[in-house]
Amino acid sequence: MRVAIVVARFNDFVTERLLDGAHEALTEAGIGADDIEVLRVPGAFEIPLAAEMVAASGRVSGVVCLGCLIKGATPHFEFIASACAHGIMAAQSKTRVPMAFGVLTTHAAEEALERSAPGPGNKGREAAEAVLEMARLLAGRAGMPR
Ligand code: DLZ
Repeated sequence: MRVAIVVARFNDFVTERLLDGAHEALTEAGIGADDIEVLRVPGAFEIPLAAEMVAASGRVSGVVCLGCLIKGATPHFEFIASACAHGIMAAQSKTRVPMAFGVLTTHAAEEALERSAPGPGNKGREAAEAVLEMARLLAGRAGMPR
């Protein structure tokens, strides 16, 4: 299985920790480094387009989307969060490649750090696990890759 991770650079003190968590989950599932494609984008707003394009390429069975929006520091928090969530849902519906919403939407940096801490509660890890589960569920079904 080959999986893409689309990760936003904005708030990278959090998103790099989400990326580590996602990498760990994929590695534990037996996916080698050569089968993990990482795409870095500027911010959460740009995640859906990159996710859609890599999914449409046919190269991957799933896309893990990672980002971090912090309400206190982002005046147009609701707009970006909504565009990102709806964009990812539209991208997975259009491409029929499963995608996970590993985008933190928190009130403060402390909360984001808590949710990206190493370990089982890391939201990047949880997003990767969700993608793996969906990719396995859909594999071999009508219209699905592999
Ligand atoms: C502009 C912006 C702001 C203020 N806050 C965030 C954020 O908290 N998290 C995030 O991922 N991105 C943020 N961005 C950047 C936007 O997502 C986007 O990259 C820019 O508006 C350029 O389109």
